[in-house]
Amino acid sequence: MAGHQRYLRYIIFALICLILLFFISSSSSVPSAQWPSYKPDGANEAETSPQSPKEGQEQPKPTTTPSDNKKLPPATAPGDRMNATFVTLARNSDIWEIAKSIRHVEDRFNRKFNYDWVFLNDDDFDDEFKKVTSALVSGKTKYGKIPKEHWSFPDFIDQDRAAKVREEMKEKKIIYGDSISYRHMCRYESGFFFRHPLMLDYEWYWRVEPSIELYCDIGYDTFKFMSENNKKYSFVLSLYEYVETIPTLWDAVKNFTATYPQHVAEGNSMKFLSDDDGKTYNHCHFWSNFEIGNLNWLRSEAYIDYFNSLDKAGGFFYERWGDAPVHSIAAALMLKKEELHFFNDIAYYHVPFTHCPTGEQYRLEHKCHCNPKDNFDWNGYSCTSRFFETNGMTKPEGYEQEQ
Ligand SMILES: Nc1nc2c(ncn2[C@@H]2O[C@H](COP(=O)(O)OP(=O)(O)OP(=O)(O)O)[C@@H](O)[C@H]2O)c(=O)[nH]1
Ligand SMILES: [Mg+2]
Repeated sequence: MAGHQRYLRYIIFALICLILLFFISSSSSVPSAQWPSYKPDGANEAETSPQSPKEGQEQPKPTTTPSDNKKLPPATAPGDRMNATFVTLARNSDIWEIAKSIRHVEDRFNRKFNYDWVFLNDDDFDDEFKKVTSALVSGKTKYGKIPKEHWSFPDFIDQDRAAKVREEMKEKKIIYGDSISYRHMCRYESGFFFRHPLMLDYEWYWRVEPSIELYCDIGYDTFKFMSENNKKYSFVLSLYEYVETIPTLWDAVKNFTATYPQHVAEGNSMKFLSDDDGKTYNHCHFWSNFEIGNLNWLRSEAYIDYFNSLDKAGGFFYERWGDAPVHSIAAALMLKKEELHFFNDIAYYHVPFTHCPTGEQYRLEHKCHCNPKDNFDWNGYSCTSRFFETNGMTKPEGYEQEQ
């Protein structure tokens, strides 16, 4: 019996040891970090965020960006807006190239002003084009189809003659020389875009093409600038037109000015267009893939008479007149020279030319990312020097180094 009791004591002792061992091993597997740490001041601060600063205590300097405490400017510029819109002529296939352009325009300017954007096409815009562009534009977007009669051969055009010209231009390898659609595009931009029903709501436009770039911040309302300074038409790049595309354009212009002398402005910019007081055209023009301008001027009787007169001459189809010389000649002859504006501060690229503002201080202050060596303004093929001379303007400091 005594032996039996001893065995029972051994078993109970062994059980107690096992239970103790179990508790010791299971408690050491609990991660120590889960237990509240010992705080000598007794405060229960383990529950607050380790980042929250203590009052009166200097905060550690951040070692990564942002490196300074400057606040970002307000997202949207305060104040009223002009009756203005961006306008783009495009095909559905231009979607990703126009997306890039929009991104540049929004980042550098329109995110602060939220102006509308009108898209025009000779076909219906598809859903993808609308979805992507409306997501990128900060203002309202509108999509318009061009009426057939504004994108087709007028009945006074001899189709055989036009076809023969296209063949000849193809042989001569003139750029877009054999293209019908390019001719419709040039004629549409010359005489119709500003009359599209969607454009009738607006007074000012800024034309944007696919694949353009903007290189500097534009911190003010360019439309307001145009209005307050009595400007009607503006440019950033100017150059000489291919002679082969406009052999008889100047004759048609002279025919117009002889028929409608009342539409020619006093104090115009003839000196920009001609070196012999109007006898011949020097082929200088403002590059119209960028334009900020006044739609009411384009819709005026003077401009419509001008367009109709050129259209009847047939050069949009019998030659390959571009909307750039057509707009430029109109602006230079039918506006006072003070109504034209050169936007030195809008840094711009459309293949193959760059306008990068002359003046390092400006470029630094406006976060420009263009290489000043690429600036075309003072190159021999640019007409911008001639514009400065026509207007008695002093060229910006440092222009000699960019020639
Ligand atoms: N809807 C439509 N838009 C066109 C057509 N052809 C050109 N465009 C647009 O008209 C504008 C001028 O055409 P571009 O092809 O850029 O002509 P360009 O600037 O002389 O030549 P690039 O050096 O090719 O840019 C652009 O906004 C084009 O998207 C067309 O057939 N249909
Ligand atoms: Mg283009």
